[in-house]
Amino acid sequence: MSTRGQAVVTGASSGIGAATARRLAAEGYEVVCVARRQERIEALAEEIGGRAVVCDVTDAAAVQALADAVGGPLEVLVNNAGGAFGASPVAAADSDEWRRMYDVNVIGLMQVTRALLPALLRSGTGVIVNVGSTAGRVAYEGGGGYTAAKHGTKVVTETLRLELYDQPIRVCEVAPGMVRTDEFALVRFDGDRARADAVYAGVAEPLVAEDVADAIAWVATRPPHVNIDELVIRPRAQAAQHKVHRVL
Ligand code: 8X3
Repeated sequence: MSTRGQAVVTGASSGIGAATARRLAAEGYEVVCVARRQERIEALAEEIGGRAVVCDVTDAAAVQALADAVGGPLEVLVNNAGGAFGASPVAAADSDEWRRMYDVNVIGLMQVTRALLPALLRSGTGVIVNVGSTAGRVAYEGGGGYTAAKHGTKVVTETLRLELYDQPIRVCEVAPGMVRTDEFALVRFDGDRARADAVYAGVAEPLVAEDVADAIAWVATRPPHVNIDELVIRPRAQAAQHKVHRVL
């Protein structure tokens, strides 16, 4: 039985999203697990006593159906759906990959937020947590399409906070660095396991999804007058984007 009200988590089929759904359920929220992969989110929803809504955040009609299914009021929205596709230098960039990254990391986030804003405002204590990235703070070689999109996530978060400054709603960004999840690097490198594993090679303890879920839950459960604008979280071994302690 939920004591804290509803929470929506997008990209809940794996990684940070799934861990966040579990963690928010443990905190007492009734969690709506949102993703494209029906079987995964249905199993997760059953496990945590929540609900599953199949939705591709880049599809405006599906997002509207999500808002209808959520109804309201809504206490927490975690915009986690996102990802990196490819790591080519600008000189060899694939336009479709860049479009897909902007579509999911920026347009998708905007569409879900726009659709669920009325329900969040209705709760009187709503909080939006956007999952950004340290890639939204720096540039790195081969990262142009992803870093541009994640800078977009950051800036949309800031814009929203300005636009909603007189409303009872908090707008936050949690920006992780190196997190070892089942899919992030594998998706980025199109299933190339060796390239995906190389990202974490020699790093004793990259962050795991539960570390980020912990940060998201902390941000979301601060008192309603406390807005954590942004929270950058990295493993101890990553002092900066390019400064990673590896023992090879
Ligand atoms: C993931 C962080 O370093 O792969 O959002 O860009 S990084």
